[in-house]
Amino acid sequence: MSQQRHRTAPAEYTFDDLAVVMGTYNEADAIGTVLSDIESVTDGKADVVCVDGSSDRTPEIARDHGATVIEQEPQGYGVAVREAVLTPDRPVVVTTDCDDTYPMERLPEFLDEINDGADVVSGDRLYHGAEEMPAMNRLGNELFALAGSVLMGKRAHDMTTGMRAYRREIVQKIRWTENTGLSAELLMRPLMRGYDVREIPIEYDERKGETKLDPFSGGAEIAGSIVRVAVEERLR
Ligand SMILES: Nc1nc2c(ncn2[C@@H]2O[C@H](COP(=O)(O)OP(=O)(O)O)[C@@H](O)[C@H]2O)c(=O)[nH]1
Ligand SMILES: [Mg+2]
Repeated sequence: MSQQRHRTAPAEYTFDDLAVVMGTYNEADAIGTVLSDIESVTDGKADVVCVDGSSDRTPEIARDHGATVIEQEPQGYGVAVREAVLTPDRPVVVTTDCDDTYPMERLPEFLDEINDGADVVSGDRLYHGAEEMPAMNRLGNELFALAGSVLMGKRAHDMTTGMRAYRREIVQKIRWTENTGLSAELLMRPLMRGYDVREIPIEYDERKGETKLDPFSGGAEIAGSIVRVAVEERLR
């Protein structure tokens, strides 16, 4: 699904050029593992940014691991993650959830794809079956991918994954409008503007701690975002 129209000159980025960012909302059960994994995989070189709305020990644990913690009243996934992706000044920005579901050991491959010329690299959880994902979420995500692909006229296999790498210039250039649907928006706008967007299969683990997203109201919000963003991008 890549197009070369906006292709950027290749550069060899290393972990010194990488920021890993996340929204964190009462993730004390998981954040230590996530940040340790990032540290060991990137040799402590990645810059880590947590936009935090917690009332538990999450921000203390994050600071102990050397992360930059930005405090923000909890206002939803997208409000936190938008702030998180716009904060670092490193040229490659990776998003993740802070719930120990995403494979931080795959960070080198995400960076390799960027170095190969990708503008956005998206971790496709559904490729391997996502058996640890709640069945409702899995069905919803399959439907989002099908409907989203039809609306965009371009195939995407997992629209709402939390693990992606972006060239910073792209997240800076585009105006982001969605909250719960931000993850879909972060894939759709670059894809529909002809950037080199690639999906790579990833493993997806069982969540530690409680989900912050209600599957019904959250799912409806995401569906609304997918339709709105697709229409906006087609009319652009
Ligand atoms: N700061 C902040 N983080 C949030 C908020 N809502 C969700 N998050 C974080 O965003 C990530 C995704 O949420 P999660 O509950 O894992 O959603 P799920 O993967 O769809 O179950 C997690 O790291 C949450 O802690 C919020 O309102 N504020
Ligand atoms: Mg999650």
